[in-house]
Amino acid sequence: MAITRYRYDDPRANFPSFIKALFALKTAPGPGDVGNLYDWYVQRHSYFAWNTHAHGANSFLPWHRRFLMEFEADLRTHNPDKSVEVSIPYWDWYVDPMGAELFTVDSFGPAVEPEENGKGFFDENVWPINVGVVSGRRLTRRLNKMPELMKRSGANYTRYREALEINPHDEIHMAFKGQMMTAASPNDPTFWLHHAQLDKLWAEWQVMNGIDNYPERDGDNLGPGDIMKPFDVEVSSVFDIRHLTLSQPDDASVAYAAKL
Ligand SMILES: [Cu+2]
Repeated sequence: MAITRYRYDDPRANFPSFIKALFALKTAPGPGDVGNLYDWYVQRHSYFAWNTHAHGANSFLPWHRRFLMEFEADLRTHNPDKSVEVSIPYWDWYVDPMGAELFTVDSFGPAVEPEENGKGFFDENVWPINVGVVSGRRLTRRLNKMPELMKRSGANYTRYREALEINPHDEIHMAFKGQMMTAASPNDPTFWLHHAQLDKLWAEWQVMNGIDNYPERDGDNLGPGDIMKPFDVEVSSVFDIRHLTLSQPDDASVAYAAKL
């Protein structure tokens, strides 16, 4: 299974089909006591946010790579447009910091004006917030100003990961406020586009600095051979996005296409 991810405004991203697939997950039955499959992902992220080294540790990037892969596999399984391939689009906030064609009333809904949140695709009648409810069931964003985003480089993985996680990753989550700044951040589908961009940056960094450029275990930082919870795969299993093992015997590869 070869998956290509595109910029959200690239026609090849099949953005309308991606949206339909999101809604298919939001109505598909979820495991356990979770109402639907989409919310199961929200709950998983929320639950495992701070007790599995998913954040604030070196496995931040591998953990989210695996999380996106599993979510994307479910998107593809439940995609109602069987003739169209869907993948997680990315939002390149370096070149498109305000998501000009994303945060509109005809798409994800505005990011800036609180009173208009909930307009766009994710009206609370069709996209209620069920996990990590703080105040109300409506998706909210208050992105008053996009932070100044740092470009990250350097061949030392630990320093690169730390810097990338703080700014741009954390800074963008915080700037959105609303659900995006909570552990239940996947409630806002912006999460997937944000993390696809981060994963793309890591993939590009790996090409320059080594696919296996990842430090050994150190305290709370998992090493390449350690098991990532809740996925039960080794950290190193996601190093090479061209050769990923999703579930035996189905191998997957992920590629990022540049904008046409
Ligand atoms: Cu996260």
